[in-house]
Amino acid sequence: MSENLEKTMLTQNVEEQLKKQVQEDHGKAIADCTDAELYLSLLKLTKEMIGASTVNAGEKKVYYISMEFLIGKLLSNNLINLGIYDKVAQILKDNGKELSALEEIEPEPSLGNGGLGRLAACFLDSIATLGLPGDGIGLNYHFGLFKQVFKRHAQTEEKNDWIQDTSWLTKTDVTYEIPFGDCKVISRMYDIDVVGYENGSNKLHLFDVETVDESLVKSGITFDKTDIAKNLTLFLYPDDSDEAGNLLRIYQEYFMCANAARLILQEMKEKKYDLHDLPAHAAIQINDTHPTMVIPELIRILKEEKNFSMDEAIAVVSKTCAYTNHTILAEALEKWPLSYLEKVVPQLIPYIKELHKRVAAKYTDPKVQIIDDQDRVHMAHIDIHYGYSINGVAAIHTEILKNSELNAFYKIYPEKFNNKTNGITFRRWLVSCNHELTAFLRNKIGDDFLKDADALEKLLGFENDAEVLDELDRIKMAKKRQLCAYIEAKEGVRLDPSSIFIIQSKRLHEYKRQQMNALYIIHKYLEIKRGKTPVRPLTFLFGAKAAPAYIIAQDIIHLLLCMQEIINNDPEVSPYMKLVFVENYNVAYAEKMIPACDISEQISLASKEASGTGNMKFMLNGAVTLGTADGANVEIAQLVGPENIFEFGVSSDEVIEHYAKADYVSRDYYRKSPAIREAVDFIISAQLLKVGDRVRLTRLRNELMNKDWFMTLIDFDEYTEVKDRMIATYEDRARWKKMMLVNIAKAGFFSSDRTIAEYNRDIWKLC
Ligand code: 26V
Repeated sequence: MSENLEKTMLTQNVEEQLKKQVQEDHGKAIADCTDAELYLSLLKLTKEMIGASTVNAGEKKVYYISMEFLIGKLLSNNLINLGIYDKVAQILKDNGKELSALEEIEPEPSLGNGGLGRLAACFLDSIATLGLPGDGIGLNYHFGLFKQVFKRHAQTEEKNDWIQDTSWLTKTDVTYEIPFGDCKVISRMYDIDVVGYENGSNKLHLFDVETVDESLVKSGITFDKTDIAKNLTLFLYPDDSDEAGNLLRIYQEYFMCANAARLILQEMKEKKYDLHDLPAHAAIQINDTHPTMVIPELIRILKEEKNFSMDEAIAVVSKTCAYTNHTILAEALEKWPLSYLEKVVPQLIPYIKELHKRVAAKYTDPKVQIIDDQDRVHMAHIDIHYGYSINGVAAIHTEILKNSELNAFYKIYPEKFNNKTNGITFRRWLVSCNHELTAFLRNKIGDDFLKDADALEKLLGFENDAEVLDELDRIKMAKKRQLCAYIEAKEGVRLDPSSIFIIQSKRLHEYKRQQMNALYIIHKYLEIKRGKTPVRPLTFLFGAKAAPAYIIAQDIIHLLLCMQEIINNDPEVSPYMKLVFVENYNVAYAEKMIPACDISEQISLASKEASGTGNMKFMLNGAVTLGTADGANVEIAQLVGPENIFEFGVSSDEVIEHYAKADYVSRDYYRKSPAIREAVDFIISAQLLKVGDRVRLTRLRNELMNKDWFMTLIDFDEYTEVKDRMIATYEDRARWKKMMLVNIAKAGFFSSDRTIAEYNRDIWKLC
């Protein structure tokens, strides 16, 4: 039977199968079940259907190793990819139920911090959709990224569990013994099926240890980090750093790499491949430096257990591993003290030293050494010397790597460097989160764009079609109304859907400059107080989590929450502007906010945001970007043209030069600009101090005036000017709708299907 025919039969029987499943699980009919009961049955049925789909196979397979897979909820996406979403929605409707209500019940697996983890999830979707053999390998954290709870205008963190008795995880019988310096643990592999859009499936392998003790977590997210077996996979690491935390992070990384190496070699053995041919059968993509230890671990196993010579082992592994760089921020590039590695993974030390020795014998430049003069091991340097590909994640980012950050390496290995501009899966970020827009597009330009994202350009043919433009506007309004209802229920704030929705949602970091947006909001607030009211009300929305130990980021959240209280409760101001910092921004929240956005804030300091992927999601859903020439914003601008984006700010070259000369003095900008002075001083005004915390607010103002490492003030005046112009342009309704259309039509380039096709063409070469 052909694969397609089989699939059709499978989906035709959905109703019968669902009825049967529900009967079996709960002993009643669909109409008599609770939403929770239906969710469970649908989960089981979906798992079974994916299990019955073809597993993508071939001579060569990619292993995408990542500490983070921010997969988000899976039910709707799996139904879409199986091609039965509409059918299931209809069956439920016929029984008086709503699929959207079931979606709310599913717990979100928050197994990532932000863009890096979400990218890995989009990639898995695209690898499966393109029919490529490729599995993800990561960790099965019991608690994902913390749940953010606001108390007294500040972020607090709570544990965030997601694993239920019945979940997307399937327990396998794959287990390994993983040795550390001071103990050993037994791992177990859990799988989550990844089904492609109308295609076969792959797996996400998540490793765990059975000795994890969830009761270690007492209040918030603090726990005893010393007993490794009890807490190895307890938590996703939220970016912060005390010594015990750093050690635990190394245990986690090695645990992942050791399991990955064993799994890959086991699969080679099962397929009866000669391990000398490993590069012909496996490509290992190292997602940031976190999985770097897979390199020395594979070399160690080949040498100690498979009779390879050191030269042979190094040669084979170097032709198998490829590295993706996701940041140029020095503090985010891993450099582990050798003493930490000696404690956690003594078995790797001779190999790391050997890899270092070989580099040191060839190159004298201290910038390219693996172990530096302070005995720190530079993980990225291992990847670059002993991998066959290094890629950045947007054109400008790759250029910065080649020309400045990694220039010393580029001179040695120019052929290893390549760019792979990030992408997003349209199944989640269009089809699933914006049914209205998807239906309209299908109707207007046909279904092609679902498999060939470039076909979205057909929409350009309607650039001057008033009916199409009005419909896009109506859809935007519908999504804004839906978000208003959700925010009113969740956050208790009533918003006006006919106001302009200005959204900045992403991790909180100074380089992303939420503080610049905050200064603009203060500036607007004061303007309104002086009687200068905007033509149309403005709604400012934020969603962001800050690393618990990142004090300035916490202070920025505090400032915004205080401003929210002041603005929303001021009867003189609130008719003209509102501010909501939504609590616990996650994938599910993003899916609701992004389709409702008019102005997408992508305002990082040029050179600092490697790519950004939120920028692509907003664009695809018809938002217009307000952005700096950073990351993928640069490519968005090239695609839509300068008339369909609002750009501002100093260039990445200027920023890099300021850092090189150390000549940026924020106080000079404070002195020169009355607008800056007024907004910055307001942070410690009597009004703010009445609501907020003096220590936090003073610290934040001092930071901006005396340090401002990410140059907020350098761009503030131009940001204000361009943002005001953008808000005014919104009133030219015809022009704005056209901008929406062009942004949607040009978003095809940012499909992760394109990105993955490029990874395959240039790096993995699977088929
Ligand atoms: C990590 C850390 C850890 C320690 C303190 C500061 C800090 C700051 C940033 C990071 C992020 C490191 C890697 C990362 O998540 N990069 C993001 O990757 C996305 C996918 O390629 C990309 O779109 C984002 O621009 C990039 O920031």
